[in-house]
Amino acid sequence: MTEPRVSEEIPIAIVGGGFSGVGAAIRLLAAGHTQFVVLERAEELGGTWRENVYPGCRCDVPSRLYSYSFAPEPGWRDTYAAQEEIWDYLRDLAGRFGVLAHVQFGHQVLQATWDDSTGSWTLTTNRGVLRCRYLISAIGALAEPSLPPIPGADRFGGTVMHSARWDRSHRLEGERVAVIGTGASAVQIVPSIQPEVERLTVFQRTPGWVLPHRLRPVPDWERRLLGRVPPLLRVLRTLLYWQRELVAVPAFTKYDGIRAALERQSLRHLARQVKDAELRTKLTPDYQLGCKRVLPSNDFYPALTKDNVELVTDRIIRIDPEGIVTADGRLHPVDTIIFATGFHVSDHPMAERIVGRDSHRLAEVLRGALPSYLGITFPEFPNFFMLSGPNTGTGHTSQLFMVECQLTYVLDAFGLLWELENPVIEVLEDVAQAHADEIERRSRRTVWMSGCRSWYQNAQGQNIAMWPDYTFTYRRRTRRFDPSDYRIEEGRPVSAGSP
Ligand code: N01
Repeated sequence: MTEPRVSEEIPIAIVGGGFSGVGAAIRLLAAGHTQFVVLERAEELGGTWRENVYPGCRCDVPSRLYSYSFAPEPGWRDTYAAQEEIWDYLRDLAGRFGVLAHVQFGHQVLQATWDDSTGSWTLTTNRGVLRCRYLISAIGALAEPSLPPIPGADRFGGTVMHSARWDRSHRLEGERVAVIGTGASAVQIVPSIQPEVERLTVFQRTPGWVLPHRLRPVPDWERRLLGRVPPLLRVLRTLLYWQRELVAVPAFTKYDGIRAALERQSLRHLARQVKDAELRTKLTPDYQLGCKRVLPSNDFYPALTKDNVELVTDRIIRIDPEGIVTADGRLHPVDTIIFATGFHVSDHPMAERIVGRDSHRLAEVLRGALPSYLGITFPEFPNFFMLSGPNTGTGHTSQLFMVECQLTYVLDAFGLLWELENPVIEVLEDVAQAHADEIERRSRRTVWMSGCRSWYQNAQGQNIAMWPDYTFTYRRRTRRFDPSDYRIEEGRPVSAGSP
């Protein structure tokens, strides 16, 4: 157990010990920076891969892409890795690269406030107060479960779980279970629990686009070969990257023809797997493929056709002590309700608690009231860098690619800042505004703005999550930190240590 640290001062604080926080720590160490801390609220590293332990959880991006480029992994057991394997990979990285010595476990940051008089951030944690000169947010976009405010939910007599707060000690065997939602989490949960439960009722508000899954075990010989011939792994990874980039990005951002072909493939998949015409109609999306996350699955549709499963599309109006009531007046009696209802993304609670200059809150960026530059820096937030920030999401490729781009940028910035005397840097408002305008303009013609509602948008209907272009263009833009994009002040009092 880590000792509480109170009133400490440290040059760099990283908030969050998931993939991006661990990646930031590794890159800092590689560049020779040792004066930093990773504040992790839990007692283990892992972020989303520690939290999501629901049955069937695995990454829907190919495992060969879902690793850091500086730590390629030849040993993935499946073409799409399961949660435990990814979590192991991440913890192994932290051990191998010496990150653990820098982690303060059980430290939840409750508030981060910029102090102009000292040129530093004050972090209030559950264990005391800490000051840092540079703050790196690695809080993760999909970290705070969202539970829809359904009337009566607090009166339910059975068990309630969110997909990202799974209780492994609770046995579903022989129970009547409800799954609310049919997004990426639900399509993995439903087929995994269907064989063991007595009755499964799946509540669908909007059907997703489901594509055939290329999940298969990787044979031992293939893993051994990739381990022995690292360039082969690099070539396969590069081919996968380009294949996904050149099909998915045009489909989502430019060319209707590619998207229409994918829609036809999805409808054929549905027709092959679901023979019942009424069920097929319920499962047929009426919006453009890609507007919500595309769901790769070979077992979701078949699970819905089983005798113990019902797909309910009537609106949920309330929850009674015995079960869920839908708009047609029907009570669906259940023992356990699983909310696979997603996360607070554009309303991430932490964004209200990161407070920059003049009381500006990060939430204003997510609402579109303040611009973001490359999703990394923001006017009114000096000496602050965000990982997996606004408009840096990708649905088709590995998010770690984007995080690595951000880390290259941040480390390049630090290379310059370390030469200066106690600098305070802030992105220029007009630079950030021009970037935000470009994102808005490019987003307009993307599939994410084509009419459906998804977590990619904020309450104002703006694309706040996705990068609306090829990811290699993001890499090009983040390759160098350009100081002319920033106001850089020197000579502030040394308040939080020197690097
Ligand atoms: O959440 P979601 P998720 N009544 O927001 C429904 C990543 N991820 O946890 O579409 C009824 O996508 C909602 O309906 P609708 C991935 O980036 C990755 O599944 O809003 N239903 C929807 O069906 C993903 O995109 C992986 O009409 C309600 C569902 O709940 C992101 O996490 C695995 C409702 C929420 O879907 C989030 O996925 C899992 C209500 N009141 C997740 N409120 C892998 O790579 C919401 N819904 C493995």
